[in-house]
Amino acid sequence: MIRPPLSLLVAGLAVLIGMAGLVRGSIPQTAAADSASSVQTAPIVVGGAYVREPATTVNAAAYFTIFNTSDTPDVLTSVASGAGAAASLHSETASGGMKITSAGLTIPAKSSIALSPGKGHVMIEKLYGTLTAGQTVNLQLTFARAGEVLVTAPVVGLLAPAPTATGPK
Ligand SMILES: [Cu+2]
Repeated sequence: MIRPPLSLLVAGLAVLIGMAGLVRGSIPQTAAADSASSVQTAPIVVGGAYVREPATTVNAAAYFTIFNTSDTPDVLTSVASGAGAAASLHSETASGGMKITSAGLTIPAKSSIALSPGKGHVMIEKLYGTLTAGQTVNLQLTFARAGEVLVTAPVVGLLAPAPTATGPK
């Protein structure tokens, strides 16, 4: 199958997101499905998302902080990205990394987990093209309870500081 260029995919996703009324001016992106009709805080809020500019065109790593505002644990069960053909959760070290089981990554009730260098990341694999600073990458996170959460992550230069994760207000 011929793969469309990255810019097309990003544009396509932006149109879909825009039609659903989900375009937000700033991070954090909140759980999409019920936000239009609800004034409650979304159960899952993702902040500080970014993709480190990759040194190669093979893989890229995405980082973000997941805030679980609900009274119930939730599990990040799968990840997908418009920037590559595959994406998966990776723990970075055996000792200091994240506890990722076959079910996924659990975010306890009323707490947060940061995917950060030394802990874990979303590995975007089989990139559709070069990723450079200033571009954005769409991530789709699927949670067992909260469902799908769409995140827009800027690509940050190799030596640039990571954005700060702002939690729910
Ligand atoms: Cu990885």
